[in-house]
Amino acid sequence: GHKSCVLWFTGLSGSGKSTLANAVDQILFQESYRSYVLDGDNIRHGLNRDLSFLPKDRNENIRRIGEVAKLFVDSGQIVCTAFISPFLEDRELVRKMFEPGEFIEIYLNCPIYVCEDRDPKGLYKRARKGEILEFTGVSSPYETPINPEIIIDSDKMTIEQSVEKVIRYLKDKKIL
Ligand code: GGZ
Repeated sequence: GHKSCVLWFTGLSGSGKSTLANAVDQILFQESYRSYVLDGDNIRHGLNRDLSFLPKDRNENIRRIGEVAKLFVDSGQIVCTAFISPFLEDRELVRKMFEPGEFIEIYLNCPIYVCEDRDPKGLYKRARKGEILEFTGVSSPYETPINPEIIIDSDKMTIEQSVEKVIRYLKDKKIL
């Protein structure tokens, strides 16, 4: 058995949240833990398809994701969430939905020029041209976490090193 918790990945678009969340999820599966990934693919296109990227809708996006994450934790799973979640207040609101120690904030610290250089979907380029309004890091703020449980310097660490850092934390805290 294991304790259930939320691994809340936060960071800019292109910082590697989804990649790392999925890599951690895969390791947990291999080690027979029950886990699940919530990301843009299964939330923004479904449950939250009515929400935009205006600040008020981002607040609601994160609030709903927090509630869904809570359902997974109540069902005994480890849930990995991969959303920009740019606002401190929203992340603190979600943290308060959980028991102490259950909400693990993982900050993917990556300079914007690295994210922008990767730009796999060409979104930064479009944002710079003014074709996407309110784009995080370009025309909408990202509020850096103040006291995240884990910091991943995703421009300097490999995926393997990053996964290892997360797993080590979970073992140190006796969650695994
Ligand atoms: C930021 C945007 C925007 C704007 C579309 N700002 O790299 P991606 O494409 O795959 O991930 C980004 C995703 C961000 O959705 P989140 O639900 O994580 O955002 S938040 O937590 O702030 O609500 C990006 C794409 O959606 N995208 N427009 N304006 N990212």
